[in-house]
Amino acid sequence: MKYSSTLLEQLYHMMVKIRYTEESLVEPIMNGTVRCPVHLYTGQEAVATGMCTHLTREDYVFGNHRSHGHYLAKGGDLKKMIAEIYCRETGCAKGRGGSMHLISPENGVMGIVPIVAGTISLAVGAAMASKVRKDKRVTLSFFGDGATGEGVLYESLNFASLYKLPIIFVCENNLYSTHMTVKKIRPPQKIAKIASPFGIKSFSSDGNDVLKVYEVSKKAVDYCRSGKGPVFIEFFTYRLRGHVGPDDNIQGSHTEIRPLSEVEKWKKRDPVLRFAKYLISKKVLSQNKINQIIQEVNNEINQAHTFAQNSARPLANEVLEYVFK
Ligand SMILES: Cc1ncc(C[n+]2csc(CCOP(=O)(O)OP(=O)(O)O)c2C)c(N)n1
Repeated sequence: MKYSSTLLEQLYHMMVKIRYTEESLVEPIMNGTVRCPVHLYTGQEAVATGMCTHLTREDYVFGNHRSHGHYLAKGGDLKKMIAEIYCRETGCAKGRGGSMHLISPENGVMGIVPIVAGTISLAVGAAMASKVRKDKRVTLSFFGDGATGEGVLYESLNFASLYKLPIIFVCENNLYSTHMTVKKIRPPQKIAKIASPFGIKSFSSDGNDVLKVYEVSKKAVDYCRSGKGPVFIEFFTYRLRGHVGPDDNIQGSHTEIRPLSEVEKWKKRDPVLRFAKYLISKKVLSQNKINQIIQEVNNEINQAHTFAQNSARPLANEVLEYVFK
């Protein structure tokens, strides 16, 4: 596939935006300024970036507890996201939800919920609505390998296949569910295979190579948008930070969850650094341009933190406002 330099820069810019936003949260988490649980997406940026590039603003995205990247890649507002993580009134969920309850309906981000597999059936509902309305929208349902142990995924695959719904099931297989390896919770076969008994088209791909994600995502979105039915994609990737917070720290004591050699191996496949090297080798971007992009992104992030910190917290007696009764 041929890529314009504008597209390549756009992909790089989005991955940098996600990565540096995640990393900017480490310090506030460590010093207690950010109090809600935060699941960092560091290491998985290529999946959200490559997948969302083919979507229009009207298409829908549903996520899980590790969804800052999905929200940003789909056009969610950075300031509103950071304010939400600081639990401020100016946040995208009015500060009532925190990191795991992001929403931006104006950009098609319809729900990000921490219940494992909790939004998959909601995504199927949105895809059903699109089918009924014939609005040509595509829905993306992002979930982790942990969700493959939940029955609702299989019911959703069945229903989506029966009604040929325009939905893409995107499994980000980062090899762990909290602190359990995927090997301990599943028979040793590709997750993508779970879609075949339902007659659903599926792909497996390297999730740390943004161009591979971009290519497979193009095929999936085209297939889905043309009314052929659902698609299932498994991306192999790795989170470079802990399950929740910067490191794997269980109840205050650092335990060895993942072999250091494994983490080091995956660091070599860091999607952001890997893509930067590629762009420099192809002379698409110079090191100066890369530094400039990082600088601009960091300025935007710093402004978002200042905005959040200067915003008011919800008042205790207003905490139930916006709750559906
Ligand atoms: C129904 C349900 N069971 C258990 C949990 C606790 N929990 C939160 S995240 C998580 C693991 C999720 O793993 P995975 O889906 O692979 O996503 P990852 O964290 O690896 O990105 C679990 C078990 C939950 N939130 N919801």
